[in-house]
Amino acid sequence: MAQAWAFFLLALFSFSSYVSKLFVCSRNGEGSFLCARSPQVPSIASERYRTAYHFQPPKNWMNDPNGPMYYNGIYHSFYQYNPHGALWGDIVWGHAVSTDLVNWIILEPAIERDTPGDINGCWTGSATILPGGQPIVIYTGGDAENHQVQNIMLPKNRSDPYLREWTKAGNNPVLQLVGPGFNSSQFRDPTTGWIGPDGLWRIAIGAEVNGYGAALLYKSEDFLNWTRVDHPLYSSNASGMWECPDFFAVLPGNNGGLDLSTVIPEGAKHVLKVSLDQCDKYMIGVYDLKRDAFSPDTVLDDRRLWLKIDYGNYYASKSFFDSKNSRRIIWGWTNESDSSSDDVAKGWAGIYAIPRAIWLDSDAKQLLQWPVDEIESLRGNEINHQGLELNKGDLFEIKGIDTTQADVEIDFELTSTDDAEPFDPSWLLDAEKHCREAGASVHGGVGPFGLVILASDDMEEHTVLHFRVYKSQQKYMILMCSDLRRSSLRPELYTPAYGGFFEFDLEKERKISLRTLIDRSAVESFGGGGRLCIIARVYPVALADERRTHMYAFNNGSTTVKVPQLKAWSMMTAQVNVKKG
Ligand code: DQQ
Repeated sequence: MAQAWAFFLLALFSFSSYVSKLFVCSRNGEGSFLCARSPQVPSIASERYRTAYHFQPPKNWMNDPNGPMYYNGIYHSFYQYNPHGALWGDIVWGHAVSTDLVNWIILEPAIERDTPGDINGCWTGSATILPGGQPIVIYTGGDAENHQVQNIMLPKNRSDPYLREWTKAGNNPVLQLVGPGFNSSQFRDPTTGWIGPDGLWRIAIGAEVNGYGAALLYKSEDFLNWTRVDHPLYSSNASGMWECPDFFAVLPGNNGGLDLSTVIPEGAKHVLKVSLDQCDKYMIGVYDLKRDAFSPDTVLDDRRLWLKIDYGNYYASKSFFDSKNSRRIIWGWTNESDSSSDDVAKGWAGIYAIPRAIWLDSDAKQLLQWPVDEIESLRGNEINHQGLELNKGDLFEIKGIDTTQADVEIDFELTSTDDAEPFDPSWLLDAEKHCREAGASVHGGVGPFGLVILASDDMEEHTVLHFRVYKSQQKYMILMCSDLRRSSLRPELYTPAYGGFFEFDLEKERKISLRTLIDRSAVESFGGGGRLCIIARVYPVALADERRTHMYAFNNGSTTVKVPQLKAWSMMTAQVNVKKG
């Protein structure tokens, strides 16, 4: 059933014809990595790289999700959008609506830069539904002096089901930041509001105070007039500026969401998410109502150890309570990983990750995420395998679906953990380094096993998703990697090996699941039932060339791994780019 691993290894790592063409390229001057210079690659401006079911506007630049909400039967998604081109700039709020979070109607931008409080940009903000069902949005504007200030906008006509037109409050900007230690160019991205026991509204705003990251806390009676509380919701000297804070409540082991503005049940925890270091990090803790402050359960001085919402290309996420299905949904922005000139050539840049349900694990130690069920409506042709066994060196080709647009669910069952190698806690500081050093070709005790996707006929291009199992005192630590180092022969791409570790109770559960949504240039993976998520961007030449790509399950560890269940579907194209008036 399996081809020889030797072939894979050979194809994977004997790039003799390419080695001579390797050169060092860098992205934004940060670090350096090897990338292959291919003599002849088709233009990157290929429709084949546009995603088929990950949201993106028909053209131009998109970044952060803004003000997501469910209102009167419609999901609203706003997004940072440049109406004039494929690079960041001239930012307005793009607007799209949906009834199912899968198919979207793109509307005219909801707000543009046309008042003194936002003449230099309408940046990130959040929506809140006030009692009586009034939606209200608070967002950051760049004013004429390039100070960051906060503005309010409201729908013009609440009986329009799409809330197409929005109007700005007369007293904008409603918030400005002055005072010693504050920096008015580091004051942005207000959260959704919540009500405290005193009946007053609260919001938090990302800031840098005296050089440290902070979520400043504000209170208001009417959501229009705000006063700063003299202490932040939370701050930490472990980092600088916090962008896009998100604050919400979760119940351990309960995947039903909570609305922050209702009474929070006993036993609930709170989560503070902040965006920094090009990723979204979070802390789980307690919101002390008396002190009106958040305290993390564990304070980690080294921010490299902070948990991440996603260990790949994911930033500026924002969550909202979906009252239709009583769940919390989180959306994040996934940037391109090509060059700016590639983006100009393509005429577009930026997608959303699939909206994910997000909840707290029963041990209250980490968040779990899973693509919203609605995405399964796009599943088409299905293939199913049961009872596979992958011995060391086995490579099993998964055929019969569209390997460039697919949803793959696979369970790996360990036949033994005796050969699990010892875990070194220092690896937690740099899991990506560990993914590079312990890649798919490096044979191990338990793992690496996983999937090879978007592989060209000759394997010169391929992306690898894999796990390794390590033994750590009483528990097991699982490494999950999304290794893009051979994902494309195209030059000047950012092709890291993303990765992270999660704890797993292998005594209780011997199966480690992997779900991967492949969507042309997007690869979004969920390991261990949503314990660790990695989204990545890939641009295989074979895809633009309309050549076949292959998908394999593999094992390169000494321990045999069973695959009791493997299901995969071709995914249909969502209606995302249909413009309606
Ligand atoms: N993007 C917005 C800012 C935010 C940043 C500007 C995060 O409001 O801090 O487009 O990506």
